[in-house]
Amino acid sequence: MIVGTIAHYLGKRADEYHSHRWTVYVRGLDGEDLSHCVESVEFALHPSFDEPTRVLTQAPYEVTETGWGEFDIGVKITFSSDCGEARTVTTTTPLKLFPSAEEIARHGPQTTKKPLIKERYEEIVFHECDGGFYKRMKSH
Ligand code: SLL
Repeated sequence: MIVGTIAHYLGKRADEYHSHRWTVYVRGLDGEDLSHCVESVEFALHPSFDEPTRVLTQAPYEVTETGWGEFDIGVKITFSSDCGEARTVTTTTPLKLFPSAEEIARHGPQTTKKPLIKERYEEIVFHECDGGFYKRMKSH
């Protein structure tokens, strides 16, 4: 699955506390539907946000916010109850809002039209799936 963030600079619509609109997401590779094996995804935002713990029990597993600062977002994925031993995977994903000096040198300054994407592939291997879970995974 893919875990990442996408951020848009708000340009003229920006104010001191809301310079960017961003989304943190967990999704399947190539848009694959995860809902048959994921029970919930919990995102832990920075405590400066209202209700920083956000729980999604159905796709799309994502949260969109506006803000001004970068921080590490906690991500806890809980799999369906029949998926065996490791029912949860906990990780973090860095929210990236601002291009680095090198990125600016290469692509020019940040604009409202070029979103910043930072994502990575996370491989999840199930060892002890019972029959039902395995069949659901295969049939999708
Ligand atoms: C920093 N360590 O100082 C980070 C903290 C926190 C960002 C960044 C809140 C926006 C809102 C927000 O963007 N917090 O409350 O609407 O850079």
